[in-house]
Amino acid sequence: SDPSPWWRDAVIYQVYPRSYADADGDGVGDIAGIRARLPHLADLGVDAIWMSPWYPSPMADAGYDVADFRDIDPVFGTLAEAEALIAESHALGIRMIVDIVPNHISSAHPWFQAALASPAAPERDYFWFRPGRGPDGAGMPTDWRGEFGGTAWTRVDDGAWYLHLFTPEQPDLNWDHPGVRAEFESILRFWFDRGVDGIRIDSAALLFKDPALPEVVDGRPHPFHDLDEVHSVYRAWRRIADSYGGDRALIGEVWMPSVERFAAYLRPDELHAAFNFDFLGCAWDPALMRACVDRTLDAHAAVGAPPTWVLSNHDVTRHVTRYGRTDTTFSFDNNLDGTPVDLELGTRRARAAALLSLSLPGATYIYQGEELGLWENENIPPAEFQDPMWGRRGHSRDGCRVPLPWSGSEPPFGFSSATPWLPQPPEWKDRTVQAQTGDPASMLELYREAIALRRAEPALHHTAMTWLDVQPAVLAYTRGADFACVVNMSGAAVALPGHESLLLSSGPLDGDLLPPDTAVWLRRQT
Ligand code: TEU
Repeated sequence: SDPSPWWRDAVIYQVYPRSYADADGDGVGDIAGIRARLPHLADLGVDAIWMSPWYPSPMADAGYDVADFRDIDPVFGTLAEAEALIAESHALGIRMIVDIVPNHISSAHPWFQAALASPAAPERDYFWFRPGRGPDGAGMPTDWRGEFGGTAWTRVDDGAWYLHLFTPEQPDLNWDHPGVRAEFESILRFWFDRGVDGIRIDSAALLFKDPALPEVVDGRPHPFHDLDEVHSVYRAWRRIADSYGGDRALIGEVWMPSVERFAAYLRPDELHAAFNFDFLGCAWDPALMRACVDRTLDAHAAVGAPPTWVLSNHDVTRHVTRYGRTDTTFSFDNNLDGTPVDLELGTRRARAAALLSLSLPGATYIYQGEELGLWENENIPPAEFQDPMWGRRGHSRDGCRVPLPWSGSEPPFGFSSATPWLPQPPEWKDRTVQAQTGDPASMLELYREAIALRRAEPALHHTAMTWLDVQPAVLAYTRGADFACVVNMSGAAVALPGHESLLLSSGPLDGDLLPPDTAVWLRRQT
């Protein structure tokens, strides 16, 4: 009934707990480190934290292999510390979103261990165990390829095969089993009862599989993506969220090529919001970017959901690096093929992108470190890769997961007293929180100022945006009566007559000329 619930236009900061701050000196971030560094998020002015998984896990996929959804992994701390962090965040006016992974669980989870113990165990039905093909059952039940590449089936000692769309340590759950539904509904209540304000739903469009296990054939319904039954799960979850008073949000990780199928998840009786991977995957190109913004606004308006704006996360190449690639077809996948990167250009564009993503209608997501202008560490020796995707697809997501630089002039930059779990580039000495604080030209001060202005500017809340026609390579739009954002994506300076400049991504203005790869927030004087 509140016409403007928080999740519609929040600034949400993704904390990747392994890499935020390490208090206990083991080289891996932890909850004590997050609590100690909570003032950073208060100073930044974010509305909410999205916490990547912090549950007990063998860490085969950096915690996206969950062994117990109702506890905290000892590497991160304890449940009591998590509760204290939720309370301390709330005291600072920062909401908490936890990450729930319903498609699969860890092979160390008691359900899977029980399923392995005997072919007759009732827990087998929680998973997708199937006989193999061929006379001796040695052939995989299907030729499905996993999400990380590689095969999607692993054989157990008694000869049966089980399905895992990700690594073998992440067996897929059978969502046709009522016990699976009941368990996750109970997990949702467990975290809502602990005061969390929202749930990020991992791989939200997977979950169901066609029990006939057909092969993947173009033009036929996909056997494990986006099956209709998935909507009944989120309708049930929405009823649970709503039963907590109406401001608990469900935010889906819905990778979907079709905007219509994507929007089907965002309904008054399903998810509140979903990540905009269309925007994340868009190249620094004015025509593509404008089309993406239009597609996004149309799709969300059709279902009454708030658009979201996402530039980076823990799965993709950091956008300073992506925007700094000038001679390659754009991709958000990590790219270790030695494509040259112009980090100065990438940083300049990332500064402009910050003003874009923070002034479009809807909610904006910040991935930890983007406020520091961190780039992808593309120089991690392969021997140090931790990401299981490396072995399966030849790409590693580790370069965007490197621990944050807080202070000092050399690694570990105040992150830890030990060697960080992934190496930090020595060049990050200029991108620490300490080095940037108080420097008006820094990325950090740009984010702080932009978020503060956004908070204080009525035009940036619950108003539509209207394009202004400047020229095709300039993205310009108004919010409300006199607020405007102009992003110059052309190669030449653009005249900006009659305005008061509120915030410039890279300064100074050359008279009334806005330089290339620069954005400005302004008050129009007409
Ligand atoms: O990612 C879901 C997903 O579909 C990924 O395969 C994504 O396409 C890929 O990472 C892009 O490079 C989620 C999590 O965000 C990811 O970290 C997990 O590894 C994955 O689920 C399995 O839980």
